Amino acid sequence: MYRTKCGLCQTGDLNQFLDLGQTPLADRFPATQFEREELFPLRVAMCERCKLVQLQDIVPDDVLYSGDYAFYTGASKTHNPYWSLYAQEIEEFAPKKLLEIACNDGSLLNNFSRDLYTVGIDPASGPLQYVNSYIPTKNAAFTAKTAQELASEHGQFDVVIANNVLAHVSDMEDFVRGLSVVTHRDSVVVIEVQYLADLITGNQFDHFYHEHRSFFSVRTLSRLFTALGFTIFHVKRTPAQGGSIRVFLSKGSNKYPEMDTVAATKAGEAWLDEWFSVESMVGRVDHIRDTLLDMVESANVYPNVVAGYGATAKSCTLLNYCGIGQNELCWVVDTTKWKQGRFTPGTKIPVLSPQNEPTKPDMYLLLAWNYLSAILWQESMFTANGGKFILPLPKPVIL
Ligand code: JHZ
Ligand code: ZN
Repeated sequence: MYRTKCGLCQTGDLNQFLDLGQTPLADRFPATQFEREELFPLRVAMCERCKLVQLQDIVPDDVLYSGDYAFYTGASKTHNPYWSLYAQEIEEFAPKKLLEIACNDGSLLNNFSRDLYTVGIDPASGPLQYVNSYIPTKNAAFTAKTAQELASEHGQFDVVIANNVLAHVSDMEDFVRGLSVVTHRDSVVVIEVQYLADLITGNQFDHFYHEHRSFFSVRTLSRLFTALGFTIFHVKRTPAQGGSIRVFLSKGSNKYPEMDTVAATKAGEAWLDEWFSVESMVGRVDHIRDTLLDMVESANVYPNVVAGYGATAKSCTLLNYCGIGQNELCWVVDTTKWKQGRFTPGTKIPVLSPQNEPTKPDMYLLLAWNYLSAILWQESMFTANGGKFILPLPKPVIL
């Protein structure tokens, strides 16, 4: 589906600023090199009226999240402390009942103390199997309808968490209506999304792929939520996905007065409403494409071996847009069992377990750049032996 009207305000016209060509689905890893994949156009626009940055090409949910969905949060083990600290922060609200929307494999949910009644919901059935068995789960997308089902089964929740899911939602109003259904007057809703300001300043164009339909600032989030009865009372920036915001919402309960963080963050976001801010990304993205391809090609000269590190969803856009494929990378290592033995979408580079590399390469293209410091630490032997990393963003450099 090609969207011409805004997915948030429904009325604003969309002004396209970036065309990333045609790409396959980012979390679908073909089982063979010959498998035919469907390609979808990938165009990004800004709403003239409410300023939401969004994809124009909408792939239906049942196509995006069917049985083959390959993303398992827990595959990135170095991120585990992030989830346990997150759980501690949430327990400070002293909830008795908690719901996590899009809980995936329970990487966050499994951290909460057992006397807290927790429930998870997620449309991808594979990852759900790894949620602790004592936690009730529902295999569905969160909508106003499934929210009703959750509320009649479990009642209302004191805390509802939704990490990295709002960007995926096509009907955001319906989603927020669902939040109203599963919460009571004093509930807290915690939403974490990748932050548009960091995406733009970090040239992170690889966050644009079909699962991510909207890209948020606190300004656009508050446009969405205040219209439907929620108030943002606190915002904090987190390092996840190259820069995210964790937004705390209430239904206006006086238990949660608005903190200074909200006005301060919004005040620093005026530039995000300017057309020039998004449009100016285009030149930088094209420059990155040219220099990165050049860098990988010049590194991949016999007998040097260059491989990719992390078969991320992001890398689908990066590799396909930059034209980096089997000729440039011998393989990509990834710790997700489900991706191993398969091939990267579109570019069809073999994905190997880090234990199965035929040899250690001379250089890795760091596709999981958002874990840079953890990976450098993890691979200190590799670099001590002269191994190098190409960091693609914010601009290609060799480390
Ligand atoms: P990571 C996913 O994007 C998909 P991805 C999804 N669409 C979304 O919204 C965001 O997350 C939030 C591997 N890895 O977290 C594991 C190693 O091999 O950057 C993962 O496959 N070795 C739902 O896929 C991938 O890299 C390592 O040492 O862009 C990381 O994926 C580490 C740390 C990771 O998200
Ligand atoms: Zn709009």
